[in-house]
Amino acid sequence: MMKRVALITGITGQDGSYLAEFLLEKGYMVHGIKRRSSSFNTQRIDHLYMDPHERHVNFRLHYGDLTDSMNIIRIIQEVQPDEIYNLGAMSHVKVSFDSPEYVANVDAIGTLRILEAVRILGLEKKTRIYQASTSELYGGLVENKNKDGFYDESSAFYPRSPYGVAKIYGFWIVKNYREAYQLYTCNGILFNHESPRRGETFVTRKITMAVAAIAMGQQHCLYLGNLDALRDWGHAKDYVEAMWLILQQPQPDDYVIATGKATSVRDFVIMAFAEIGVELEFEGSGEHEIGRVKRAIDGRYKLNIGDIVVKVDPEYYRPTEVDLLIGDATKSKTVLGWVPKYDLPALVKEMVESDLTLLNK
Ligand code: NDP
Ligand code: GDR
Repeated sequence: MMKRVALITGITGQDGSYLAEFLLEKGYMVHGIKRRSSSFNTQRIDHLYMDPHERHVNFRLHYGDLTDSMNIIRIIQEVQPDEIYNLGAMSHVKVSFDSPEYVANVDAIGTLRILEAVRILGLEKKTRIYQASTSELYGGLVENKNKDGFYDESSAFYPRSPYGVAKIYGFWIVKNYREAYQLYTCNGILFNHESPRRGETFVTRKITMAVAAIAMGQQHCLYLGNLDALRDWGHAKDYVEAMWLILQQPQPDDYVIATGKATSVRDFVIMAFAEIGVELEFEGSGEHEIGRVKRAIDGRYKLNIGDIVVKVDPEYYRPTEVDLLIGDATKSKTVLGWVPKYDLPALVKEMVESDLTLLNK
């Protein structure tokens, strides 16, 4: 049997690394596109590296960039993929307000470049394409939820950031190429998913890293933006399995992937501190809100009752915020048979433990 061949853009990112592991486990030949960088950017996938001189290689990296059409065409021509997972993106919502043109080029036009490359190379019948769409498309508006108060595949979009607006182009161009040229293209509309490999400037990882550093006496206080924001947080490992399932269906389609539970940033902070035996209490509101140590349960770490360990810094507020995202993944459960294995307490525990281990090293 010929090995199936997958090409992953964004392989050096959180999802790309888990997806590469998942596909290798399934026996795929995995190719990834990595950007040239002045410092190493392959930490998440270094353990997958195989020396081509020493064994049969089923994992290969290619230098490339979603802003470079010729490079994308050349890599796809060389790899002849059965499946492309387009995960590459400037994925930070707040940063997208600072670099709106760049995010449009990578996240919107980058998606078009992949689709056109597949057409130019005549791979329409061979290559299936997964697009990393996002719950940011919904923008957290109350009016566009379904009758049960969740966002699903039929909810209207109202993006609230240059990132969301760029991703909405990606969503629709993927759908349009499916309808116009009969390409097998799918959108996974994924709600937030996290892991110990989450980028350090996303809120969950920022929190778990700070909790570890505060426990070790290396940091005194964690500064955050909007503590009231509510997110539907899952585990990235569960979500990459959904990506694969989406491309295995007889017909291409779009799917919401979510846990169906929303938690505030504040509650995530409380859960993370609880992992080091610290109970927090919050007082004040808005930019004056603070979190203090109420109880240090087992005294493992040197934190005193009353210490202020969380403060709000309005610097982290966004020009337009998405207040609440919560997804209804009924279609994915029914059609794909997708069920997440992790819940939020298990995710928080894994992230805090991993950051404590990292700091101990
Ligand atoms: P990360 O930010 O961890 O990874 C993004 C990846 O894209 C990195 O490998 C990055 O490379 C690469 N990349 C950035 N710019 C370019 C470019 N110009 N050309 C080629 N590659 C580029 O994101 P995640 O793994 O968390 O997310 C994966 C995808 O899923 C993204 O498209 C994101 O927008 C989307 N998404 C994520 C969700 C989440 O909660 N994690 C939810 C919904 C959608 P480098 O390492 O060099 O920076
Ligand atoms: P998000 O993730 O914007 O949902 O996008 P992020 O973790 O950045 O923010 C979540 C919520 O937390 C609030 N917040 C803070 N956020 C950050 N980064 N830093 C802070 O200090 C802070 N304080 C409060 C934010 O305002 C926000 O409401 C992620 C990305 O992975 C996208 O690529 C993806 O599409 C969506 O999830 C679904």
